[in-house]
Amino acid sequence: MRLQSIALGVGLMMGSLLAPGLANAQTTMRISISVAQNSHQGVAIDTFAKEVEKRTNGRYKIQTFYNGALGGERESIEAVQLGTQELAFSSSGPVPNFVPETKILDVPFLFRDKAHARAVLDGPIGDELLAKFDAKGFKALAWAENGFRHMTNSKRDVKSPDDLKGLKMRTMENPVHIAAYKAFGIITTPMAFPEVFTALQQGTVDGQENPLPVIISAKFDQVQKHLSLTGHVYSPCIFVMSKAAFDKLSADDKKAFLEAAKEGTKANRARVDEDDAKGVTDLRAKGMTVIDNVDKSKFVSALTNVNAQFEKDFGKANLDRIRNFK
Ligand code: EAX
Repeated sequence: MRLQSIALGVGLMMGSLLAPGLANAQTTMRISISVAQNSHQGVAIDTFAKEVEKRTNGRYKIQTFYNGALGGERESIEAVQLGTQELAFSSSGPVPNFVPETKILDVPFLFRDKAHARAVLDGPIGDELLAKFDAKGFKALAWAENGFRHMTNSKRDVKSPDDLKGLKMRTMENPVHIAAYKAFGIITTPMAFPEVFTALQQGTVDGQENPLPVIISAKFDQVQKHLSLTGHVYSPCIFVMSKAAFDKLSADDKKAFLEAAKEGTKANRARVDEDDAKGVTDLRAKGMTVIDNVDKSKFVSALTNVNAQFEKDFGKANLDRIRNFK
């Protein structure tokens, strides 16, 4: 009896000691990227991690993983959907496999420039697309970016689509890209990003396409000689979170995560601008031949048929809404 009440007393004491401890407990979550830390994506997730910790007074800690350490982009999005990984930052590449409505953003020559793309993503169209993730087990926190994609290869200078005929190029696992690049005459080889450097080095593929920030951070200049500033498609990125993990947050913490992602996007875009500004000079200095006077109208014409198909698939009105967004 006596022992029992002592045990009870100790139990209660421990409970009251533990309670404030629990309130201060730290929850650790993971976020990953497929490229290096020293990049426009690294700065995005590092800023996000710092801002979440700051805005939640350290109650949430975000562990950051780089270089596909937790898998490629598709795998990381899959893990977030399953809830085995809380967060991922990814290009839009594999996203249509999970949220088909996002496909429209990957249509070539849809955006005039970065300012246009950023305005669309930050406005009602971007918000509507973010909301589409909810039904698929995600909370999409914010759009960010890779930038405009350009082509590199080990064989020849590419000035017009004729130069692409028969080139074997790695593409993202994105159906819109694959359809368009086939129309350019490229032999498309979809592949996860962490495998690309080796594939280029070993000649499994002749080329690849990515924005300057990715080409630089992945050191593709070491395995590719020719760069053409085709700017053929804008490449969005996104912060995605497991919906279950997001729903568990308090209202204030939800706000903190959303704001932290916005800060991540700001840092990300600033770094893309920086890399775009100095990228060509850097890559020339590293030995790449850079074609900076590509005739874009030829690339646009090569897509006439495939664009007709995109208009059928996505609706001309929806494409025009993006094209004409101010
Ligand atoms: O997100 O797979 C790709 O080419 C992406 O652009 C790259 O992983 C950066």
